[in-house]
Amino acid sequence: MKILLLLLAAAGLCWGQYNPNTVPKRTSIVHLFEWRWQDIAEECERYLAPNGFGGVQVSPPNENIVITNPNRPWWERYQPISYKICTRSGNEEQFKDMVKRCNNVGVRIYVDAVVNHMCGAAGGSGTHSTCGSYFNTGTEDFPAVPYSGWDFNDGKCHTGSGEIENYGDIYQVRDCRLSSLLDLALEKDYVRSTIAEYMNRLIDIGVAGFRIDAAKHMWPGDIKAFLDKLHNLNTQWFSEGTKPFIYQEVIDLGTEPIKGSEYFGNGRVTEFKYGAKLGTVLRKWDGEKMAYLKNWGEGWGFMPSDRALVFVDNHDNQRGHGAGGASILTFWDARLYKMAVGFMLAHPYGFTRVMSSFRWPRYFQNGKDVNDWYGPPSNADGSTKAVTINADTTCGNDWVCEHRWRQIRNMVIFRNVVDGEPFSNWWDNGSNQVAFGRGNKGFIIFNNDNWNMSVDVQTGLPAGTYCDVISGQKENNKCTGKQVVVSGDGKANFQINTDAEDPFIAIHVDAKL
Ligand code: AAO
Repeated sequence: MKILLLLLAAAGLCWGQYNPNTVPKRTSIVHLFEWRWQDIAEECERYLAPNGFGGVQVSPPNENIVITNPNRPWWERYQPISYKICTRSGNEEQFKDMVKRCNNVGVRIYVDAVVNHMCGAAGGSGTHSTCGSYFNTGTEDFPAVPYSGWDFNDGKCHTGSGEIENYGDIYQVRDCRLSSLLDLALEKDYVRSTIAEYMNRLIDIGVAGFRIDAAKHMWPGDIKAFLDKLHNLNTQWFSEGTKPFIYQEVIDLGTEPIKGSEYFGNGRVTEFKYGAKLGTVLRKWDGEKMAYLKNWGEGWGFMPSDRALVFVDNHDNQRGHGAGGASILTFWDARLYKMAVGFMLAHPYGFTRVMSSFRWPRYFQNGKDVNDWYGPPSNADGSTKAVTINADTTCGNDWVCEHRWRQIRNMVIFRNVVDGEPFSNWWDNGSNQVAFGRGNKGFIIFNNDNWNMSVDVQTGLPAGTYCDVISGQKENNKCTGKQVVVSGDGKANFQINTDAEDPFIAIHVDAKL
């Protein structure tokens, strides 16, 4: 018996990397893409904590190359020069202040860890980096780390170009360069230790976990080797023995030999099928319809729910990078996007991440957005603009702030309210009108058909009058939007016309009059 308990305890400790380390009843995180640390600190205090957001994925905090052609693209931050905390988002002091202030209000910080590679091979030599550290891509010298030629994979890659040429060859994908990015030799203990040292500095500051960038391009065992060197989380905010939350960026749409499941031993994995499929369904492409969402999740061939990190769009596929293609819904398709995010947040599958973007001058030529490189809103000197807040609570300076859209923010709250409740009371009309509940805590209904809907359906909720949290919410014991009356038998009538601003309605027990 004792041995069994010990084994269980040990298992409990080593399995901690799947737990997002959010405070109880905070069930989603938001990616504040390219935000400055000082703006995130304020957002934690003034908006995220009061609205029940669990945490923030921040852009890579370590020093990166400065690219001027094109002019300061967002993707320069995926080309590390050193592990100094020093980027357009801010310096180390500002980073520490953000982590402290966010943690103090129960909002966790997750760092995007770019550790598969350094900058591109054509980066040149000099000090054109965000902290002025010298580097030379010709000799593969990064003295501010330090890394030198021995620390890169060149010898191991067997393609003529040194690049990944074929995603069907698992060796190329792990041992060759991803779009010319200098590929670190992660089998070396020195490289593993250097990466772990960087991540441990962040853990000691108080971060709660990491997104592992380009995880598909590293061997799962190499990732495990540096994760095994990580500290437990800072006990100022986390209980003794807490491991960092790990989610690995592995693009597995089912068409390549590398599978997301190979990485489950290390932590969660991004489920890219989720956004690609949900976009296809809501756009009604390929004969898809919402009625088919009845067995959404594992039933659609997705990974196990407790291993999945899910999202409707991410910083890559919202602008045609990465994978997912044209079906991906983004803020540019606002009406369908809100439905997709609403569906995701209501549905129990996976751990959810909400995207928060900046606007750019999207411009398609031959089906490709030629402005996909545009960096964050910035001043003439290249510095990132502040996130300003308008009187109506939206953001200024071209920050989109999807997480502040009423429908999305209220669904983040919905997910917290229904946390732990089963998927229940599914209803559909065989087409694109569907509904489901979460036990006796919440209910959501969609009309994505092009005809009006009026139906009586079982909600599973206690009798009473509820405020729809999509068209409005409950304020001072009144509904600012639609009202829904649930009768004694749990049934309610829902009407959604095709011209509704948002063709879906959501109610939950915290929005009951
Ligand atoms: C930039 C320039 C490059 C230049 C390089 C170095 O754009 O021209 O060579 O600098 O100077 C970001 C940008 C890149 C940028 C890079 C560095 O997106 O454009 O390069 O920063 O500044 C793959 C990886 C995945 C990666 C994704 C973008 O597997 O890890 O590409 N995402 C992360 C980050 C991302 C970042 C990096 C990694 C690098 O989120 O922001 O790059 O740190 C297939 C594979 C996927 C592969 C895609 C794209 O996908 O499966 O693994 O993603 O191709 O190459 C269908 C298929 C699907 C396929 C897809 C696209 O949907 O089903 O499997 O088509 O073909």
